[in-house]
This record gives sequence, structure tokens and C-alpha cells, in this order.
Amino acid sequence: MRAVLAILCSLLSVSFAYTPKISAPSPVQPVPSPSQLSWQQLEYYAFVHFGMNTFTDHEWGEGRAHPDIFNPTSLDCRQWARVIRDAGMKAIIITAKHHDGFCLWPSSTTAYSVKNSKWRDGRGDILKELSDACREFGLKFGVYISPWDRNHPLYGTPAYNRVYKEQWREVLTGYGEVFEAWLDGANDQKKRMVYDFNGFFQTIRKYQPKAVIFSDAGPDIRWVGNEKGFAGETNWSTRDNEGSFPGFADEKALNTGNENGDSWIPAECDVSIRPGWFYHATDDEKVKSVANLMEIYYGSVGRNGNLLLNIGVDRRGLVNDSDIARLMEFKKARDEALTINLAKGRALASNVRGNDINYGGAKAFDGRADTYWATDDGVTKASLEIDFGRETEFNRFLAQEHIALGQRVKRFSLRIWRNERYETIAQQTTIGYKRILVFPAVRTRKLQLVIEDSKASPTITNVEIFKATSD
Ligand code: FUL
Repeated sequence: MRAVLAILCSLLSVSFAYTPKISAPSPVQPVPSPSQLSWQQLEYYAFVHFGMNTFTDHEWGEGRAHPDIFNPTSLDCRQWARVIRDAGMKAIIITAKHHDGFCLWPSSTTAYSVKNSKWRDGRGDILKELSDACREFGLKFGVYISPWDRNHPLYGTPAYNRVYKEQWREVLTGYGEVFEAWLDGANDQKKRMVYDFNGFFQTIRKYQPKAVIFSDAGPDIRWVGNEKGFAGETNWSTRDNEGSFPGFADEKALNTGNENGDSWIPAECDVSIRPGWFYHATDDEKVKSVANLMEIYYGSVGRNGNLLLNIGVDRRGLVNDSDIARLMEFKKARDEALTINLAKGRALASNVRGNDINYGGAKAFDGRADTYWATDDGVTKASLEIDFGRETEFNRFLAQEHIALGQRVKRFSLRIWRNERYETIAQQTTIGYKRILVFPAVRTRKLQLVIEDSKASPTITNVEIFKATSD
């Protein structure tokens, strides 16, 4: 009987509470594809640079080192996956092939791969081990295959385009689901290659239609324009991409996106935890500090970008202890700063879409990703007050737009109630999927998020407030 009642109650509450009577705001084009939406929710994941360079101490190998030099003594991809999962990351992108052309899987397209190395008598396959480990540890699996290939005899001729597509085919059909296909526009200074980028993208789409394709010119995810891990303070996920192709994009524009861009191409911020991308023992003391990593986190995830943090796996074939320690300290610092959400209390919005509680201010802090505060059509300036009911101290403010309906907010500010009036403590531009503001601690009974300008009715799905120990 109780069970029947419970089911009835839950059915009733679902149909009463979550069916808005008023129609949702129309999307502001362009909007993300389902793959781009799930990509954005990953927020923070790992790049792993590992290959011949690890053993030759290079960053850009020339493709001449003998395959036998690649010989990890105790490779364990399950260790990588465990560390990366414990660090709070959601996926791994591996350098399946870097510029030196050495393939970490036994490709049929080249002699330059693990199949001709002494490692495991030429029977090893890192992509197999890593994709299995990712599945086991609940991580998504992604791959970087460098178009620039300093070893392949056909590089520089049109025939190489076929080789490169075949490499994608092998990787995308042999190892299960791939969430992101990563490539750049690097080219040889002497043997210039005319890349068939459109053909590359079509090949990737053909074998893994759900994978997002990253490059400095999209088509799905764009480079953020630097390798420091920082998106622009203004960061639109929209982009004018017409005519741009990998290797030639404008770094400044990539950093901020284009407010009225006609394609949805959000930014990914790639940065290494050490000075280089590959492991070098001489860098063991140069692992980025937690303070630096926190700054990067606020500058990437906190500015509507995803953070792709690189780890160079060492010569044993393991994530090095100094990186592990730092990754865990970084996780602890994020948890400490951003877990206890103080956004509780009474919500008062200056405008609520159709006066319908389903679009009310409280929807911005109900902990749900599918509900949001929205205003009437045409209302592009509005405010949301949160009254804590008592003095509350905080130094972080987080806001999220319901980006399934497009990125809308152009300018917003944060005000706190002080000396019987509202005082602006921060003013910013875009919000997007996620925006985090960092400021010296303030104490107040209530605050106001003011949307000062928006492309259309703002749709705010989440607001969070924190008091981090450090300012
Ligand atoms: C660049 C490469 O040239 C670097 O070596 C590194 O792999 C970085 C992530 O991408 O295009």
C-alpha cells in the first residue's frame, strides 16, 4: 500500500511541479548539439602526452629514433585511469600519434609504431589498454592524432592525406567509443603538406558521429588561443568560423569567441601541469603549484571553457608521483573552495516569465540542471535577489546559463546589500555554461545578480555561492 502511495505521489508531483504552463523561451541561435552539450558537462579532463619523446627527452621528435627506444618498464594504463578519476577528471585524451609519427597502436599505415618496438615483443597496444582502463574507471576516451608526421615517407604528398584518414579509421573503429577527436594544424616547414581537413572531418564523422572534433578552427570545439589554460574574461561559445581552418586561426578571437558568431564552437583550454607536454625528469620540481592550478581553473571552467590539463606519463609508463601529489592537492583545494554552497534562502526576481513559478527565481538554485529562472520575452534586463535571512560571508560566485537555449547574457553584475543599499562588487560580461567570480570576502544578508544586458530573455539555471579559505 505504502509503495503504491509513494508511486502515486511521485507521479503527481512530477506532473504538477514540472510541466510549465507557459512556453519556454525560444532558443537563441546557434545552440549546442547534444554531443557539444555533454562535452561541456565534462568540464575538466586529462590530456596525456606519452610516446617516443618520453624516452628521447624531446618535445618535438624528428621521427628518427629507433622503435626499440620506446620501452616503458612497467606501463599500467589502469594506474593512469585511477589517478585521473581520483583527481576528479572525467576523461582522457591520449597522443595516439605525435608529430614524430610514432603510433601507440599497431597501425597498418606505418612501420613506425609499437609493433616494431621491443616493448612487449611488438605485441603491445596502448590504445587498447587505455580504452579498456577508461571504461573500467568510468572515464571517456579521446585521441589526438597529429596530422604533422615527421616520419611517414608519404608526408608532403597528396597520398599522405589517405594515410592520415586511414589512421583515424583504425583508431575510431578499434577501441570503442571516442568522445573527442583532437587535431591541430601543425605543418612541416620544408615539406609543406596541403591537408584535406574537410576529408579528415568527414572521416571522423563517419566512424564516430557522436565524437566532438577539436582543432583551432573547430568544427565542434575550438582551441582557446593559448596554451596557458585561460579563456577570455568575455567568452562566447559562438564563433564566426567561415573560411577558418586549423593552423591559421586568429588567437585573439579564439580567446573570446564572437558575440554574434553563427556557429556554436565552445572553447577548450589546454595547458600542461609541467613546463613541457612530455615527461622530462628535469621538470620534476617544476610541477605547477596548487595556487597556479586554481587560477587556471577559474580562468577556464570559471570562464565558460573546459579545462584539458596535461600530464606527461613517465618512462616507466606511469603517472609520476610528483604529478599525482599535485593533482590530489588541486582536487582538495577545489573541493574546499567550491563544495559548500551557501546559495539558500528567499529568491526574488524582478521579472518571472508569465509569472509562472516554473520559471521563478528559486529555479536558479534548486540544484537541477533542467530548470531555470527566465523572464518574459523582450525583458533583457532583470535582477535576481537572494536573501539569506542572515549575514553570510562569501568570496566566490558561480552562475550558469541554460545553454541548450543558446548563450544569452552579455553583461551582468553582482551587488551586495551594505549600509541599507545595494553596492556593486563585480561587473562582468558573459556567463555561458559556467562563470565563477573570485573576489575578496564580503559579508551581507542579501545579494543581487543583475543581468544588465542579454540577447534575449536570460535563462539562469544555477547560482552558487561559496566561502573559500583563501581569497
Ligand atoms: C601542439 C603540439 O605542437 C604540442 O607539441 C602539443 O602536443 C600541443 C598540445 O599541441 O599543437
